[in-house]
Amino acid sequence: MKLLRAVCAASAAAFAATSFAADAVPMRGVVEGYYGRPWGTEGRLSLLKFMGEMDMNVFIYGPKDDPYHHAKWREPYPESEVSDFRRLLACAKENGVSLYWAIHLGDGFRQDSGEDYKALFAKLGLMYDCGFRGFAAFFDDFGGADASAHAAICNRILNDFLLKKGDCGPLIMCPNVYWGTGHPYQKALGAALDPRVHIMWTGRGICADIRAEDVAKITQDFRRPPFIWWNWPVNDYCRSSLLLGRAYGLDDCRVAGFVSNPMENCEAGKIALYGVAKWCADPSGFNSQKAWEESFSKIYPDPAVAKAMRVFAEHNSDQGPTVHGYRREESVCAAPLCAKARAELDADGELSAETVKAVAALFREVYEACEVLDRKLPKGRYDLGWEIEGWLEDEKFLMGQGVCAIRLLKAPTCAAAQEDVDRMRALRRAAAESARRHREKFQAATFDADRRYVRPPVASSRELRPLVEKISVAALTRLGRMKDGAEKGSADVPRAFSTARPLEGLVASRDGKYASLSRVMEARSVAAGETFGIAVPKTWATDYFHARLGDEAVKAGVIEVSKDGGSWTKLATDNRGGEMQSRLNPSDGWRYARYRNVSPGPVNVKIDLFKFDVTGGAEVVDDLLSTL
Ligand code: LOG
Repeated sequence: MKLLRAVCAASAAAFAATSFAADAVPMRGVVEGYYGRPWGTEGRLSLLKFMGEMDMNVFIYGPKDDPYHHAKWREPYPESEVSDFRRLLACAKENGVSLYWAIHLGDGFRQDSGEDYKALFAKLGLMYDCGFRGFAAFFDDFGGADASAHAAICNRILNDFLLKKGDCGPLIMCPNVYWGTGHPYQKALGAALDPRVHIMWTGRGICADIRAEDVAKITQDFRRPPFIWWNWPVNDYCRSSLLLGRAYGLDDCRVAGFVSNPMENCEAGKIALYGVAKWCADPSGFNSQKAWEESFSKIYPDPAVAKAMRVFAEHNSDQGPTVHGYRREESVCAAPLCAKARAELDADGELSAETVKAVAALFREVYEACEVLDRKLPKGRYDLGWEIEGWLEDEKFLMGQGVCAIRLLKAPTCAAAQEDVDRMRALRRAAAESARRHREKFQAATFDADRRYVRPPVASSRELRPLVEKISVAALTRLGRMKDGAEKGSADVPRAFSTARPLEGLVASRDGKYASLSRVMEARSVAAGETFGIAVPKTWATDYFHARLGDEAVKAGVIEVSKDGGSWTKLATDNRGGEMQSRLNPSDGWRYARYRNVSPGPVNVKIDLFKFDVTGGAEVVDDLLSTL
């Protein structure tokens, strides 16, 4: 902790030398607007100081799982949280940042109710008394896209609260349809909302690049330039990944404001925020690669840490496949080597001496970078080392496995081979144990509502991990110890399917005994008769089905199961509290489960949970290793 603070102090001088052009983007900064583990006061203080150094001037507080922001918005914060806010407000002031407090009203607000308005103004009044002078109203991630209601609420907040107080910043609102262009809701909102209110917008998609042509279109719909809520590097929809890459995909365009929604890993998010700050300072002259390269020495003044983070970040930046389909480059400098190694393995199951040397050097470089970080970074509760320790460990195990696999591929004798097999096995066991510790640690540090969504860390999923797996399979195959048909195991993964267009791109994955659809946090419309679901491989048995899709979805639909994906049987589910579940008999062989909207109209569905409990099967390499 102390070391990191000292490191931060030493970096102040470096930051002072950085100069920025004046206000290209008038309001710029951060929205703490993700689902999941809150940064806590220490994290926020650290970020506010960083923002001051980077000339960022807005911080919008709106963590999705903070009950007093959303479900309990009518209730006052407990006293301890009020005093934490006071500390934040003082620090924000010192650093030239306006600290906004956001309320997430959703569909529970009754427009025609004097009581609801009274409660709203009372809560805003309490936050004002606490010291806030910036306010935001969020309407995202609910089914009801009622533009006139949302405009009316915001117009009243403006006229009956902010203007009466007279000393508050402009109102910022996040609409219900906050992505894409040309939607009737967006046009109606643009027309009805007071022109002084800023409207947030995430781009063409929920997670998307910000393109000038789209900004021009939404500016027309909203009748004002949008206030960008950039969903990068947020990782609440891909919590196994760290997004440490460069900020790119931002056009030079006119916006009212720009805030980044960062990762729950607060300190690790600074690499991305450095790039965002640079873009905000000069959108036309922004050099993404340069900003990323220089961020390391600016954020981590210890040159050994900066160098190691540069290596680690290079290989940890992609989200992997998700329902949003938003991807980032990863392992760019190693990609040609990885492609060469893959091609050699595909050709004859071997690696050339030259490739072995280069790949081993790559694995070693990444391993050593993690060693440096593990040794040098303090691991107190709000430190970078605490946040990323799970990924550092996972990366070290992966690189260790890679080195063993290369040796195994070249093992001269069976005895030598056995030694490497044993090592690989031990590394995989240790990785699983480390993932378990990570999960417990993060579960203990998050909101009640979020605990079940914590995921294990997965390092380097785009290039390095698939390469390690491929070398492992090749090496084990060479030993001739494969189980019958295990090679087909590469297709041994669950699959998602959907006939509902808004749910195209759904992803399924296996985590221990669960095969699940990925979580979809915002409401998606499923038309009458449409379906979506999950399929698991033949080699797996299912013994439980469980979905949590919300009350509306439970009323409108049914769960159906199938053995072959062709003929379907309605599952008698126990339905309670928005959930649908049923025990399954493994010998029945149900491998498909789908939700079907059997109501006459469309239904809004959020996929909080959709899973089979499964037995059998395993990851390819585990499967192979178990044969040895
Ligand atoms: C949420 C946001 C979440 C993000 C990425 C907005 C306006 N709302 O799908 O809280 O962090 O996407 O998962 C969102 O982006 N919903």
